[in-house]
This record gives sequence, structure tokens and C-alpha cells, in this order.
Amino acid sequence: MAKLQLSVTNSSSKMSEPIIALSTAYQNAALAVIRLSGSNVLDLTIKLIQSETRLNPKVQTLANLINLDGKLIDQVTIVYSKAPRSFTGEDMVEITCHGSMLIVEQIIEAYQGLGVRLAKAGEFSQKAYLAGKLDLIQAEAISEMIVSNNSLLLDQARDQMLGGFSHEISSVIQELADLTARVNVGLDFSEEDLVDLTNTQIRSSLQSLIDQLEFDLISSQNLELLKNTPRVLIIGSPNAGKSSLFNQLLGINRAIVSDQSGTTRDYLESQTTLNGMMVNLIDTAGILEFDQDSTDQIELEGIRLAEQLIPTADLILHLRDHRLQPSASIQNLLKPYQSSTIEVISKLDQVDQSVNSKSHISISIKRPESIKQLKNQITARLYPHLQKPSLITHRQVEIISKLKTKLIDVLDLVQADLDQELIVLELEQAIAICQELTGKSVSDQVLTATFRQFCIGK
Ligand SMILES: Nc1nc2c(ncn2[C@@H]2O[C@H](COP(=O)(O)OP(=O)(O)OP(=O)(O)O)[C@@H](O)[C@H]2O)c(=O)[nH]1
Ligand SMILES: [Mg+2]
Repeated sequence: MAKLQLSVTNSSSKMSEPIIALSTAYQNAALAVIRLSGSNVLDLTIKLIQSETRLNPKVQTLANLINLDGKLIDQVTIVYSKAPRSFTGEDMVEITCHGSMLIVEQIIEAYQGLGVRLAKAGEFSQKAYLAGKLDLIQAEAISEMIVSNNSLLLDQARDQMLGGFSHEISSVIQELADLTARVNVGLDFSEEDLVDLTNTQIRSSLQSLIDQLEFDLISSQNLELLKNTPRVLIIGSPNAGKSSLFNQLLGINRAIVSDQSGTTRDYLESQTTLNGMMVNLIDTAGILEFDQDSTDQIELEGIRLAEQLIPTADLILHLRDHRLQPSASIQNLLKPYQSSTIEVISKLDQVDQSVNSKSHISISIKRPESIKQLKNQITARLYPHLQKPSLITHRQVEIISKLKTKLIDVLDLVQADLDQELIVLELEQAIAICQELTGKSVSDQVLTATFRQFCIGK
């Protein structure tokens, strides 16, 4: 089996030593998935299950998994994938067990006792890459899909995983190879007319490639914003309805709501998805007016915490009960943050007509349509010029910028009618830059460093 593995994966013997990792999150859940890959994972698994169970490739099999003392750890299901028809291209075993982290640890320990080592971050994907199952762009895309916190990034990562961007890059490489050939042809002809014609064609091809790269870069300008989970802070006077709104936006009753003023003390923070964008939503204690006094030290501490959170917010929802005048103390606190504040008038159901205006939006937790409008405002304010980014990692942005600069240099050389041998050399360097993206011209160290940024178990 070991020999077969080596010939199939074409990798070093080190790459086929068996590895194991928990591929689901490290927390108790209904189920957990443990993955193994390597030369003898089937034999090792057979040692750990009761002997009468047979494991056929791609068939989910119920089995009793035991430890090295023969004690039952858990009843699990196992799927064995035979090389090369697996994600890594090696023999793989996927165990689905009950999702207690104690069970997971006992299973992993049993395999470790048989000489299996813990997988490093991204090691399964690295094996898949080395086996030629996917290129670096696709491996990166899978990793980004797992961590993406909004639908735009997810859409693009999915597209890249399926090979969309890899295809674009191989077309660029093809085009650059054609250009190199055309420049070489130009080298061989001494007739002026032919050289001129070639030059014009080369210039226009280069320009359209540069335009395409420029589009990719412009569409990815918001990448940083898309990768972060923005903080949306709900601020307002006591009883304004902050916790009610917080619960509405989360879709669960997370915060205590009451008609008593000063209900919320500690701030509450929860993640939620608004129009496909993940945000951190924060509910705070009601802030008192300058002339309002509280002798309640806990309430005062809550207000202090709320005030401290203001500078950390990407967006502030300033909530005000429609019956009350704006609070001077809150207006004062929010003065430096006007550009990132949405004024929200609450309890719209208690007034006759909607009072939406440019400066504020009216809501009621009893009117879902108004909450929807607020959600739209929040995402519009957080992501003003939103478009799907062509590039989904900083590595991709860096390489595409480098490629664009290189092609501008080549265009300058062509325009200046400079030495064609030099142009060929530059074009070859541009091709090498493209291959950095797919991983083809990347050193082992860089490759390993890239994979180590992925999740463990992926
Ligand atoms: N009619 C109506 N009542 C609301 C609305 N939103 C909140 N309330 C009521 O207003 C009262 C205060 O709501 P909370 O959500 O606890 O207000 P809060 O701003 O979190 O209050 P503190 O935590 O004390 O600062 C409760 O009785 C809510 O039921 C609304 O849209 N319409
Ligand atoms: Mg509250």
C-alpha cells in the first residue's frame, strides 16, 4: 500500500505518513468529523474497529471504535476513500462520531498510539495540491469559503474553488505565451512593415490584459472591509427600545427587555447576518441625560462601558423614543461620529404616520417592514460601493498588482521600441508571476507557509 501511495501521489515518503485531525469545530455538538490521510490509514482503522466490520470504499459503515485496550470509545460511521479517488489523493478515512470533545480526543489518542501524527493546519489541502487535485488558487478558495463572513466573498470563493479564477489566469498565461511567440517572430523578420504590425498588436493585447487586471484590483478594493466583521453599536437613552431592537436583529430573545429604565447593564455582543453580511451587534446600557442622576453604581458603570464602546464601532445606531427630545448628552458623545451614525426613532407603532427622513429612520419592533428597511440602511452604510471582489486573498491582490506593474513595464519597452530580447525576458517573468498564483512557480517554503494559514483539519 505504501508503495502504491508513493507512486500515486508522486510525493515524498514524508507526505504519506498518516495524519489525523478533527475537521469540525472543537466544541461539543451533535456530531464531529475526524479525518485521516496517509499510506496505511485503512489497516490502522481496521485494528480499531471490531473485526467483523468490513470497510468498502465510498460506503458509509457503522462500526464500534475501540481504544488500544479494546474498550469501546463510540459507535461511529466510517467512510473509507481509496487512493487516488479521495480529496488528498491518498487513502483517507473519515470518521463521524458523537460530538463530545472527550470522544474526539479518545479516538485521536487511539490513532496516535498506532503512530498516526496530528495534521498541521492546511495539511490535507496541501496533500491535495501536491497530488494535483487542485491548484493553489482553488485550495485558498476552499479555505476562504470556510471563514467567509458575507455572501459576496462566499460567492467569489465558491467560483474560485470551481476553477473560475484559475481559468482566467491560465488564459492570461496563454496570452502572454502567444505574445512572447509574436515578439520572437518579430525578431526573426527584418522587414519593417511586419515589425510595425506586430508591435501594434502586441501593444493592444498588453493594454487589454492590463485593463483586465485593473478591473480585478478595483473590484477587490473593499476586500479588507469584506473580511472584517463590522461592529454595530446600539446607543440611546434608557428605555428607548435598544434591547428590543437588538433581539429583533438577532432573531432571538438574547437581551432582557422590560419597561423599567436601566435594564441593560453589561453590554451584550452577538454575531448576526444582515442581508448576507455578518456583523457584531452590541446592545448597551441606556445613557442618562446631563441633568439625570443615578445613585445606582452598577447602572453608572454600564453607562461608562457604553461610552467607551463608541470609538470602537464601525456603525452606531442612535435609538430615540419618538416621544422624547434628543438627549443632549448623547448628541455630545456622538458628535465626532456623525458620519458613522444612523439616527433611529423607535416605537413607530405609537405614532400615526411614518416619519422617515434623510436624517433618520423610524422603526417599530412590531413592524417587520421597518426593521427590514433599517437592515438595508445598515448594510448600505457599512458597504457603500459593494461589488463582488475578483480577488479574495491579500496574496492574490499582491500578485495581481505585481503582474500589472510588470505588464506596464513591458508595454513601455514595446512603445519605446526597445530590444526585443529584453521584452521576451520580461514577458517570461510575467508568466512566472502568474504561476505564483496557481502555485506552480512558488518555493516549497512559501507554499507551506500559505497552507499553514488554513484551518486545522482542512
Ligand atoms: N410599542 C412599542 N414598544 C416598544 C418598542 N420597542 C421597545 N418597546 C418597549 O419599550 C420598553 C423598553 O424596551 P427595552 O428594549 O428594554 O429598552 P432599552 O432601551 O433596552 O432599555 P434599557 O436597557 O433600560 O436602557 C419595553 O417595555 C418594550 O416592550 C416598539 O417598537 N413599540
Ligand atoms: Mg436594554
